[in-house]
Amino acid sequence: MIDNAGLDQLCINTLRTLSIDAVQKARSGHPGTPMDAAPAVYCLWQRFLRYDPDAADWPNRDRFVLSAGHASALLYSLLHLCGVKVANPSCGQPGDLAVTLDDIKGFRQAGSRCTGHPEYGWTSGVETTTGPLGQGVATSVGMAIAQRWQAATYNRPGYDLFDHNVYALCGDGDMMEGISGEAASLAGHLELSNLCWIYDDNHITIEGPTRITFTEDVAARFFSYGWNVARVDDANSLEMLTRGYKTFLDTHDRPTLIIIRSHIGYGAPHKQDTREAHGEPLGLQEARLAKEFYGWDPDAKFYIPHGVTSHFEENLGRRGAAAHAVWAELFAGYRRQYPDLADQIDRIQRRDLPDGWDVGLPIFPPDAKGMATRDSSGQVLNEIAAKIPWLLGGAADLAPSTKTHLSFDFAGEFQPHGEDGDYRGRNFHFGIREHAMCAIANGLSLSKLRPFAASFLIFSDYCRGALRLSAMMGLPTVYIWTHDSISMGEDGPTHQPIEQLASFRAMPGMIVLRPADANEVVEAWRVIMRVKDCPVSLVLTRQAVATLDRTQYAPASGLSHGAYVLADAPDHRPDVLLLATGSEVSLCIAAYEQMTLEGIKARVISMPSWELFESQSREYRDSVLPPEITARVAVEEASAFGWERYTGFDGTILGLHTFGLSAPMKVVEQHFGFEPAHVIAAAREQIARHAAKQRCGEADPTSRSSE
Ligand SMILES: Cc1ncc(C[n+]2csc(CCOP(=O)(O)OP(=O)(O)O)c2C)c(N)n1
Ligand SMILES: [Mg+2]
Repeated sequence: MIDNAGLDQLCINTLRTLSIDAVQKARSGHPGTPMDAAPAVYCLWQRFLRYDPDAADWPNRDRFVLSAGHASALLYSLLHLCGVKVANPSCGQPGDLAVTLDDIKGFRQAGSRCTGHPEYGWTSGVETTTGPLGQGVATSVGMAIAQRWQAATYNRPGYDLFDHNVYALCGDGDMMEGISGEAASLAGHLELSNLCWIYDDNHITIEGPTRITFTEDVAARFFSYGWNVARVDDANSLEMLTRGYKTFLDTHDRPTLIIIRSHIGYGAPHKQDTREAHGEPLGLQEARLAKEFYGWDPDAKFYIPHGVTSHFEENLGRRGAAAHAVWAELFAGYRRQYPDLADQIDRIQRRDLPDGWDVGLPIFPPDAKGMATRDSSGQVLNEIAAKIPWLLGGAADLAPSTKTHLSFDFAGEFQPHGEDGDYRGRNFHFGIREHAMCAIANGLSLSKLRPFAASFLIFSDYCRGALRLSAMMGLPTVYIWTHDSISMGEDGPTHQPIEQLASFRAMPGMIVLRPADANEVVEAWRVIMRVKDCPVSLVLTRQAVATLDRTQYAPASGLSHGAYVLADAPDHRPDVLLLATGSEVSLCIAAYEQMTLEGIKARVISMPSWELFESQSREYRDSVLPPEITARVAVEEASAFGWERYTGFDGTILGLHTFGLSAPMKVVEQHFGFEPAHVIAAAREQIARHAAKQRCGEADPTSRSSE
């Protein structure tokens, strides 16, 4: 009869050997980290994690984030052995095993739930997509913030509905990445005592030992961030690991970093071999030796000894199911006593909105002087946020400039305690930490809250890693980018965005919206709030733009189609199409009015979103951009890159090919030709060129349609 200690060891070694076999069969992946980190993860899941394998989407589950995404085989082995079930139809048949043994055998192969790196929305139990080092830990801060906010907002005496913890396993790479420093600094400031990072301190990365790259005192660094730091000197000691986790649970005023000294590979110092296990399969011979070392039959593959899954069931499984059942009871009582709050919690989980959330949104009167779209957006955001309690967020120290501060009475500031605010606050102060801000927004979004994050468009470059993951995960995070063009003026080329719009448009799964005036801003927010499965970048001006007279021009509701005919030739048979987004729409309208006086037939197309436009029917697209009208001018104060798709190669693109200019707005605009006269000249030239072509009977194959 095997005792509990023996069973623990058997389970740990099963995690290890499954990982070895998965990587070996795939001939790719990282077996070393699963081998050394298996005890830490085992101890956490078996002895502490409150997680019901039958309900991987239970809102109050403890979160486990594998920030060291390259160690994915460890997570898959764990999900399989724990019997975690599919919770979401995007991850398979609900109720089936989230990860089957066949999935593990198909590690890194098409169709398997065991992708190279963990992918949220593809594998139940994967809390967030990881792989780009540093993202997981930063995202975990967002999850911890979400728990604090939900607890402060929804818990009531006797009803601790939200009291879960957030754990993240990370390695040297995560510790080196700047984003983890940003996130840890903020987590320390916010005193997130529900957050625990588990640092697999194995002193090695791909190029070799960390003594060649990473010699700082990590513990001292985290102490200075305001974290508690615990050390586990023997990665294989369940006793020491247990003490480490207890230290975390006993710490109530700060996050905890547990530094676990480990040795990559077998998990035994004397077996360490730099050749072994780093970023590549062990090889047949080494895999056999490892298995012998663990007391395994060296020829057994994907072997799960008797008693292993039941041991997980009796510990993690039983504890999780009981906690979940107690919670369900609690929530039933809560629902009786606080039906409105319970309804909010339900809607949050479904990503639904309160009824009537968009009733009474402002209609902005025509105004030639107009207002900056950042200003109209600030107004609309405040109106909407007042009605959607879980719409929350902030900026990277630029709330006053991005107009993203929620200023209604009950909005509040998110701070640990004291006169500056508390955890109920909906205004977040991310500090000048753009990259972490966006990863944190992802964490909030993964907890089903509706976050927004704001900065200047230019600094979206500092957010790229997290933005890409928002899009990949299909999270409805809202990004608000202001100071959206060279018209921001005096700050010059370092602050003038050029290629950012094109780069967003190149990113799969990101909707970009660059509204032309205050009423398009209202429509943009209507679209944004209905989106459930992808991030949106809302791109706004610093400078005032005219509020168009919608009795004269088409209604702003056309925005929802991505592009619409704003102004047209009287007979709807224009000679030239003017395409523009954002602030350049007014410029085209000015050119259009002048051309109309001169008898030139033009059409102005406001095109706030390429992505929304491309999701329209062919018929609609052709009605906006008739294929036979090939005289086309696109106007956008940004990189010209990509506009050929709508102008054809013979069209004219008034865009930018340099980094802008440090000068007042008017001078910058003149310098680069963003003036009505220049647009008119380009339009005339287009009309003449295409008329000449038509006379010659020459077809232009590149400007056929709006595809
Ligand atoms: C941002 C980023 N840069 C580089 C990589 C490639 N990469 C994958 S694993 C790894 C080494 C990680 O070392 P460490 O975090 O110490 O993990 P260990 O190998 O010790 O498990 C690197 C550089 C990555 N995944 N993400
Ligand atoms: Mg390492």
